[in-house]
Amino acid sequence: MPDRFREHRSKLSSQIGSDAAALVPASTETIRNDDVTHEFRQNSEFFYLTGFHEPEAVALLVPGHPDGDYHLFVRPRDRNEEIWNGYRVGKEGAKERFQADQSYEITELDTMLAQLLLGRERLFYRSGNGHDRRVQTLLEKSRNYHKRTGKVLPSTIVDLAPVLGEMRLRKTAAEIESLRAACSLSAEGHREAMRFAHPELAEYQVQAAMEYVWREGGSPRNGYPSIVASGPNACILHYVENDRMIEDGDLILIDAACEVDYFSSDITRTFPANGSFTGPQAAIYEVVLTAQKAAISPARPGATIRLMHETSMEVLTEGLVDLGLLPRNVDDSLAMNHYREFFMHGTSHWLGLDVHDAGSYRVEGKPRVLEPGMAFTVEPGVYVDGREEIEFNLHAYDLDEHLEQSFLDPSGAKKRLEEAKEKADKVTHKVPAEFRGIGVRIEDDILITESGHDNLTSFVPREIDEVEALCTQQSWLSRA
Ligand SMILES: [Mn+2]
Repeated sequence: MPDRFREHRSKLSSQIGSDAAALVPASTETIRNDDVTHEFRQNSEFFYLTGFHEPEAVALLVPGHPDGDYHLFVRPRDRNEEIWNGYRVGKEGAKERFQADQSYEITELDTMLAQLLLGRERLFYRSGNGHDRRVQTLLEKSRNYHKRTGKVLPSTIVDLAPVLGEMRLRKTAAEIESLRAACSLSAEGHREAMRFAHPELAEYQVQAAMEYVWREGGSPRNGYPSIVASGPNACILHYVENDRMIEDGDLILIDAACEVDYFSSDITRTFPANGSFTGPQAAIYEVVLTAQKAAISPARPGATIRLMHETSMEVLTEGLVDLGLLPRNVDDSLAMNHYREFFMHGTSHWLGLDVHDAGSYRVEGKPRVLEPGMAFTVEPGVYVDGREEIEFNLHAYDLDEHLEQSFLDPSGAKKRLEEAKEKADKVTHKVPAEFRGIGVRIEDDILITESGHDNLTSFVPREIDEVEALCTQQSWLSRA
């Protein structure tokens, strides 16, 4: 595995050029309670370039430096610390095991930084990564140093995030192998959850069965906190309490995945606790499934995620109108964004080392054109909460424009939209009782290939009859 990191470093070096350097910090540990820390997981950008797993390190990439491009600052070896808190690689290990050209103890960072950056005009750094003060001090030093000596230290800070984002968007063959492994193992866990779940279990018991499969299969951790949402909890998008008792007749929505080689999958399935969908559950499920399949089908080089979102939005809206959940026809429902009462999130996000992976969705204002090696999710959903009726505003507006304005002026954009809605005519629509409390999301991981796409998570069934069949199979783990 180490080779991929060397490849990433040399690519970044050539991108930033020999008049620049990049400073990339590792994550630090955070307190959970008292003297207990949260489980440590390395910063994805740092890991992408180093493969190094310890906290509090800093990588400095100085292209063309006579002492080598790659300088790694690490925690010192410390017998007492290591007995209590675990092994440290140290300066020697940083070179031997992690291919650093030069290695130092992290305490040497301030001394070495100016020396290593001498003659470099620009420093690539992502602000907010814990070293802002250090970078600020460097800028001040640079100004004075230049005034007194005429020599250059970095005086321009460039955001590293978009540069790495462009790189991370395009997965290499080795990375695709890791992503595939994360997807296959995550899928195994979902399959076991379907077999294992039944009424009168707590949600966290189903979670445990799924995560057991992942740990046993060689994944050290999850890609994000597992969502195991039964019954009405499925309508809470980021529900993570997972402590409700599952009831007969519930749907269970599981959005969860594990990591392999730091790559995360991202899978959602929704299935009946007792093994059979009710009529209304199946009706909503079919709408979501039809939308998901329609959204995935155009995925190929040259297509856009935008196109897939539009497809899922349109197909979902048609289904919602058919089921009597929306007051107007399909065109009005789309123009007035009425579908957002039931589908309030995006259809896709990039997938990789981060579950919501790096990389911009637009290039020069236009939706990014997909290329082989790009990976993303497709995850439409319908969430009908317990409301008996919903008041819809008969007001057409451009959602994209609103979201764009919301970035620049969140309170202003919200206020303008609310005022416009206030003035608009309204229609109160009764939510058919049989659909209340049903939440369904179906999510797969899609890789763009030379000729089209691969669904990396299709091993978890999504057709109703296949889901029901798997739900009735004997669990691997059940004690019953
Ligand atoms: Mn997702």
